[in-house]
Parts: sequence; structure tokens; C-alpha cells
Amino acid sequence: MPLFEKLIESVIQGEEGSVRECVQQALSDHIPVKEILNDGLIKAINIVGEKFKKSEFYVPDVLWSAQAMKAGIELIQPFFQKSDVPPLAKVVIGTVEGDIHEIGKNLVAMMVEANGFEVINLGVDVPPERFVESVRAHQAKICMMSALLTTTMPTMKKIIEALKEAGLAGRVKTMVGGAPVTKQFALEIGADGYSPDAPGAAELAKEWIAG
Ligand code: B1M
Repeated sequence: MPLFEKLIESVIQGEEGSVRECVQQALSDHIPVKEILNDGLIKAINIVGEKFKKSEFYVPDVLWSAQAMKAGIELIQPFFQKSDVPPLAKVVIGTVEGDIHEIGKNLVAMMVEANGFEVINLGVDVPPERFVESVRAHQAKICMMSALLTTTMPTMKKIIEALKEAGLAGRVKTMVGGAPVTKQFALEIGADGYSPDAPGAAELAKEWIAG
């Protein structure tokens, strides 16, 4: 079976060991990391999402696939390592309250860090007050929110409002993202920015800091 087919099938089946082997093989074959990520790991988890939608897969199956995908991401993480230069600025990132999807958010964190920022990753299911506390405590210049559920998207607006109420508006820029989030939604809730993907989030952060 061709390598990428095997990689995709291994994520779908939740076979962590096989995912590791395939990613190792791809790295040894000098396949670009971006390709391994986009055409392998992300493609596979999207197929899992489709299967879940059609009730061919249940939550535990998705969970196994997510674990297997994470094992693959761990192997490519060193290729996104941060540089030794002093950080451009601090970025607070988290998945909003009620939402435990973390893969995309962690990819964003990884790429933002690789682009010279210090990242404070609050994890998942993060309530608005924790975003506010963390932005204040770290004097973060950017606050990044991720949501994968349509039901948790409105929490992003609550966070932006909480930052304003805490007097932090103007001192911190807000960025939103996640599969159901759109540019239009970002505008509606008063976010400063939106990106559809992790590299775009890192680019936008750099633009903001460059002024
Ligand atoms: Co969930 N889930 N899930 N799930 N899950 C989705 C999101 C869903 C679309 C599946 C489906 O129905 N097809 C659906 C949401 C429907 C909706 O609301 N529109 C869904 C559901 C319904 C649920 C549960 C409610 C299921 C249940 O319990 N009945 C439940 C909710 C739990 C909760 O959060 N409270 C649930 C649970 C889970 C698992 C725990 C099993 C697991 C997550 C494991 C984990 O993260 N550790 C999981 C998974 C894996 C998925 C799918 C299959 C994959 C998500 C993923 O990791 N994608 C997903 C279907 C799908 O998306 N195809 C699905 C890969 C990742 C790289 O993409 O996160 O979109 P993504 O990130 C992208 C961009 O969006 C962007 O960058 C990344 C790529 O470059 N991005 C940002 C993300 N954050 C950003 C922030 C930015 C900028 C860009 O700026 C700040």
C-alpha cells in the first residue's frame, strides 16, 4: 500500500504505532512536513469527521483516531521548533469553554511559537475569565481563541467582551479560528482577526507585531 494511503488508513483505524511508523518513513523519505500534515494527518481526521457525521463512527472511534493523529504530530513537532532569538511578543491561546477539541489549536500554537512568539497555551474548555487573567498576568499582545463546535462559538464573543470590560481592549488583539468559524463571524463578534488555518494565524500575528 502506498505510504500516504497507509498513513491515512492508520489514523482512521486509530493505529498509533502504524501512524508513527508511516510518519517516520515519510520523514526519512524527505517528504515535506507540510505535506505529511495536510495530505496525510489532516486529510485522515477529516475523513473520520465525515464517518462520524454519517454515524459510521462513534465518539470512541474518533477519540482513537485523534490519539493516533497526535502521535504523528508529535513526530513532526521538532520541525516547527522555536528559534533562540528573544520572543516577538506573548500570545495567549486556548479552546473556549465547553469545547475540548485541541488538535487544531495546538497546531496553531506550534506554528505561532515557531514564528518567534512566546505562547501561553491554556488548553481546552477555557472560561472567559481565565483568558482575561492570563492576558493580564502575561501582558500578552495577542489572545487567540479556537472553537470547533457551533454551540461554543458564541463564547468567543463573551471573551472579547470580558477583555473589554477588564480594560484590556486596545492593549491586546483578538484572533479567532476553528472549523466552523468564518471571517464574517469574526467581524460580527468584534474580533480583530481571523485565520482559516495555523500558518495563516502565525502570519497575521507577525503582521500585527510588525505594525
Ligand atoms: Co468532535 N466534532 N465532537 N471530537 N470532532 C467535530 C468538530 C464535528 C464537525 C464532527 C462532525 O459532526 N462531522 C462535530 C461538530 C459539529 C458542529 O458543531 N458543527 C463534532 C462533535 C458534534 C463532537 C461532540 C459533540 C460529539 C459527541 O460527544 N456527541 C463532542 C464534543 C466534545 C466537546 O468539545 N465538548 C466531540 C468530541 C470529539 C473528540 C473528543 C472525540 C475528538 C477531539 C479530540 C481532541 O482534540 N483531543 C473529536 C474530533 C477529533 C473531531 C473531528 C473529527 C476532527 C477535529 C480535528 O482535530 N481536526 C471533527 C470533524 C472535522 O473537523 N472534520 C469533529 C483537525 C484539525 C487540524 O483541524 O481543529 O479545524 P481544526 O483546526 C484547523 C483550523 O480550523 C484552524 O487551524 C487548523 C489547521 O491549520 N484553527 C485555527 C483552529 N483553531 C484556530 C484558531 C485560530 C486560527 C485558526 O486563531 C486563533
